[in-house]
Amino acid sequence: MERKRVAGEVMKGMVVEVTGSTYMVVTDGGEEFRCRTTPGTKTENNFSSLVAVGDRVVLKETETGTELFEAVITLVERRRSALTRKRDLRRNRSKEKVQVIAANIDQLVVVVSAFDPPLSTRLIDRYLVFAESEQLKTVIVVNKMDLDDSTETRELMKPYHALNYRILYTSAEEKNGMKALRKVLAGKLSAFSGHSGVGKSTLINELFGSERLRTGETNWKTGKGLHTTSSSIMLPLPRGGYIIDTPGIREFNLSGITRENLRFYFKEFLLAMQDCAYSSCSHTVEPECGIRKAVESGRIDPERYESYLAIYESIDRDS
Ligand SMILES: Nc1nc2c(ncn2[C@@H]2O[C@H](COP(=O)(O)OP(=O)(O)OP(=O)(O)O)[C@@H](O)[C@H]2O)c(=O)[nH]1
Ligand SMILES: [Mg+2]
Ligand SMILES: [Zn+2]
Repeated sequence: MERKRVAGEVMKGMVVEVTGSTYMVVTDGGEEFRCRTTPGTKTENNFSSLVAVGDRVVLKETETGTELFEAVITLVERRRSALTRKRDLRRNRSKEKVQVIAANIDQLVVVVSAFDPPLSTRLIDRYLVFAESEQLKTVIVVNKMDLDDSTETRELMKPYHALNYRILYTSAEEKNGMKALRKVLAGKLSAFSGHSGVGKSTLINELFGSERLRTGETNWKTGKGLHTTSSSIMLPLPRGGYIIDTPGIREFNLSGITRENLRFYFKEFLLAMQDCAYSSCSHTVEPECGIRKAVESGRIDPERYESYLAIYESIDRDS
């Protein structure tokens, strides 16, 4: 259904794809526009990336037929959240140190697998620390459950259930747990992340089901689809909501996490910390440490504490 285009019309929408300096925007009315910015484009953010996928923008339609772009972005609205990564300054001449991968993300979906590659709670903890530091909601998806014929995986996940993290068990291969996953994603902007080989692409393909081909052909006018390697495309889910495939944790901007604030991102530490003799206790070697006592008495999971120590050690002393 083609609406008659009206030059100068002002609309609101969301950026669903960024390719160089071309922005695809889906308006609240459901139409797609190929947009550009102008030197007059205003922003309510003080981030260096002017426009990122997930941004809410105001756009103004241009004269039809006169140029490649169908609208210009006049305003980028304030972001509720920003998932960022560090730029490789050696390869990029831009002065911007941090690049926004996606704006206004509702939740981080951390995908791990039961086996092949084996479940790593160290890795889960890294993601959780990152998500807590960014105040992002998290969903942990444990995929390849068809490879687990014991209770081993669920045993390993017990501490996360106790901490009230949202956990879904799936098998993309056997199409198990997909209904619950769809429900968690419906109507939200979700960023998928996880180690290579855990099954992210397989899960995403499965989510699109019969819509997959349509998505593969893609509506976005650049002609890119589901199998794009671009990290800056939001895929519209058949039942509302969007997902974005993001880089792995190593590429996220972890500069906000320091040895000093790490303790606040293990949520079960907060109470036990009050029993530390020193207010600046690092919970590594100090006597009278509330955290270590809680580990000894079983109130804090020893594996979680080991993760704390490992991340603590991996953070530069001076950062
Ligand atoms: N047994 C089993 N294998 C699966 C499942 N999901 C995916 N796989 C297989 O695992 C392998 C990796 O899956 P991908 O979907 O490519 O993994 P990915 O997370 O997208 O990996 P990257 O793109 O490298 O980050 C493929 O051979 C899949 O067929 C599952 O639920 N069970
Ligand atoms: Mg993949
Ligand atoms: Zn302590």
